[in-house]
This record gives sequence, C-alpha cells and structure tokens, in this order.
Amino acid sequence: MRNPSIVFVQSQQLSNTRLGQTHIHSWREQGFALVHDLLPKSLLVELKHDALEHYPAPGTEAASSYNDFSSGQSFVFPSRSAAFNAITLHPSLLQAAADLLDITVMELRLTQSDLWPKYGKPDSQTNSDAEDDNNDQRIHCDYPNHSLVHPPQWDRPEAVEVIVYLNSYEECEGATAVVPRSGPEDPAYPWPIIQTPGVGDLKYINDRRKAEAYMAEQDPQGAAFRAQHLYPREVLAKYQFGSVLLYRHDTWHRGRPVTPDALRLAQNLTFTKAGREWLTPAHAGWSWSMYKPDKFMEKLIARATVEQRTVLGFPAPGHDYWTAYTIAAVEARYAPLGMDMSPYR
Ligand SMILES: O=C(O)CCC(=O)C(=O)O
Ligand SMILES: [Fe+2]
Repeated sequence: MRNPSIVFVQSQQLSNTRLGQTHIHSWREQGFALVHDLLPKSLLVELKHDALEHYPAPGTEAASSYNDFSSGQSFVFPSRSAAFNAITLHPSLLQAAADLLDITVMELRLTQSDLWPKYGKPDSQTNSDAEDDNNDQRIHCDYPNHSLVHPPQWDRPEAVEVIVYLNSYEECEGATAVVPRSGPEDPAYPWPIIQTPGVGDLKYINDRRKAEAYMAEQDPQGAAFRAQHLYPREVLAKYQFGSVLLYRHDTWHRGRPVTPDALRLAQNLTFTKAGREWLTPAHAGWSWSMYKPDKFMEKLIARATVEQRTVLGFPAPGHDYWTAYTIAAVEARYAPLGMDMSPYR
C-alpha cells in the first residue's frame, strides 16, 4: 500500500462532482440512486490494487474463510490503504450524502466504512446449512443492525448508505437488487418495516431460500407479502467499475449471487446526520487506532480538511469544546504532525 498521506492529500485537490437533481430525486422518492461517475477512477484503481493485496485470490483455500459480510472487520476505516481512507472521506462522496439529506457536509457523520470481498461459488457449493450465507440474500432493510430504533417516516431520512463497486456487472454479476418505492401508497413499503428476518422475535437469516421458508412458518402473512410485493419488483443495480449505489436504511434490497470463481469487491459506507446517537458506528471508534506506533490516524486528522475532520466527529470550529485552553492543547498534540489550528481559533 502506498504512502497514506500522499494519496489522502491528493484526493482533496480533485474538483467536486455534485449529484444531479435526477439522482437526488430518485434517492428521496424511490430509495436509491446508482451513479457511475462520482469518484475519480485513479483512486478507485488504487483502492482495488490495495484490496487485491489484502484479500486472497478466488479459488484458493484462504478465500473460503471470507464468505461473510465485512470480513471480520479486517478492512475498515481507518485503514493502511490510503486510497480506502481517501474514498471514505472524498469530498464528492461527502457532498453527495449531504445533498441527499439536504444538510451541509459539516452536519454529516461517518458511522461505517468497510470493504468486503464476495467470492462467487456454484450453487452446489453454497453452504446449504448456513443461514447466514450471503451468496443469495433475502430481501431486507439494513436498519435493524445499524439503528437502535426504527427509521423515521420516509420524508425524514437520517442516513445514506453507500456501496462502491470495484468490478463490473459483466465481470461478476452479483448486482445489488433494490425495490423502487413508488410513493406513499406503495404496498411494498408498509409502515412499520417488520416483515423481515431479524426484526422483533424473528431471527436473522441471510440466505434467501432459508429465510423465506422460515418466514412461511413463523409469519405466513409476512412471507406472502414478500413473495407478492418484494421479489417480483426487485431491479438490478447494474454497476460498472467505480459505480456508487446510494440507498437508505428503509430501502428493500438484497445481495445476489456472484459469478462462480469471480471476486466482487465492494466498499460499504454509511453517513448519518450529526446527533443521531441511535445510529451507532459499525466499527471501533477511530481514536482506538491512534495507539498504532506509526500514528497514521493522527497524521490523517492533521492533514484532513476541516469538513473531513468534522465528519469523523472532531469538534467543528465554533463548537463549545473550543476555548483558548483546548485550542492550545490540541495544537500541542497535533502541531508536530503539521496541523493548522487557525480554523478553530
Ligand atoms: O452485497 C450486496 O450487493 C448487498 C449486501 C447487503 O445488502 C447486506 O449485506 O446488507
Ligand atoms: Fe443490506
């Protein structure tokens, strides 16, 4: 992996690409938008290179231990991959999430960034006993393992979920499927969202066939709803290298099988509105990594923009944390790493 600071700083010099109204409208109304040209290709190429160094090649023995989501949290923010960190905090991505939520970047917080491999396997090799197999997922919403509560009404979204694809659909298949919401009366989007494994006393089952068999037993009405309104209406997010799927905690969707022996690499991120403590971080807090001797996280903070720091939870200029004393103290910590404290004065 390359020198973190170099790539990180370079990414900030790229011009911002803004989402158009069509994408914003699609996310707010239908629950998702697929954008092909949001992030710079050179950075994505670098990220893919780092990911291929990290994860075993498909078909190897080592690959078989990597068949579940988020890969045991082995490739998460903050990472030794500078490209991964740079994509996580890329100004165009932050601006996109802020535009979707109709807030400023300063009001955005990062709660998830991880990169997971999905190894395609023939149907005969999928673990037919494993309810948690992710090869052919059941349709679900993501809120139950991101939120302590339930998403608010549709017009008050609190979070943007992101998948950045590092392959193409032609190469790997495995397109995420989504159910477009067609308005407040859409029968696929009843309230509250409980017709799914993992909610209430229904247990979590990832595998589609097992999940639907379980639903048919436990909640026949829910199973019928899913069969009638969800699966027949799923559409495929046919991604290209570098495409970004923007969706929500209340969007019905699922991961679909990847071509046998192909490896699909995808980075998953979540941005929330600030002050939503019930949308909890998916990983250890960023400061935990500040124990590392090479201080890569401190350097990242020192060199980040004010907006990027704020998205990570660093107090924004004007916050009541800042006094003459705290400014001097934080400067004492970070000035040796090149931090300019003037925005906080
Ligand atoms: O991998 C995908 O395409 C979607 C994965 C997903 O929805 C999930 O694991 O929650
Ligand atoms: Fe999901």
